[in-house]
Amino acid sequence: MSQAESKEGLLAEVVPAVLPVEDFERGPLVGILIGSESDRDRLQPAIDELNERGISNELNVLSAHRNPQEVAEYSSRAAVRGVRVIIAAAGMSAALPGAVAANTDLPVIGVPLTSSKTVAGGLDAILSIVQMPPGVPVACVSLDGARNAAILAAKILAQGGGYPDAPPRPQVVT
Ligand code: RP5
Repeated sequence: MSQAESKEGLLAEVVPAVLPVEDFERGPLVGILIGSESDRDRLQPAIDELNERGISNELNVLSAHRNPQEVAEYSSRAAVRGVRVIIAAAGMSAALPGAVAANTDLPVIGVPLTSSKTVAGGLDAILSIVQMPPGVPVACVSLDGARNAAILAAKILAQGGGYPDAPPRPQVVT
């Protein structure tokens, strides 16, 4: 496999090895991606939950199949922008969470969505997210489970005191 074909080669192409920090706009703690404008309403509960908890967030519409390069760029730059968790939501074959996870070491929470073209009641999207091959994990919440995705993101952020309202960690008794 040539360097250009390897994962490292692809990432090097997307993000240069030396990153001028000023090239990156500081991001929020949670990045939300949806595969289509038609998904936006279903993610509103996640935005509401994060806002109620005072957790900064942003939402972008990026499709794994319509904007693959932009998905790779967003995902590979997220950590250096300060993003700590990515919520990726999509319907149908729902490749987006996996495509994101392939380009970042940040935890990725997938939200399977019902859509106008859903088959098997949304099982298409559920299986697409759950059945990630070994080595590229994606968490998966319930169908249209945007609020749960936000709560899970908050719990991840709370580990290590990553956000201001993190509850105190229990004391370890020795
Ligand atoms: C997926 O296909 C999207 O996430 C959406 O849920 C579904 C339908 O997309 P549109 O045809 O409405 O753009 O990519």
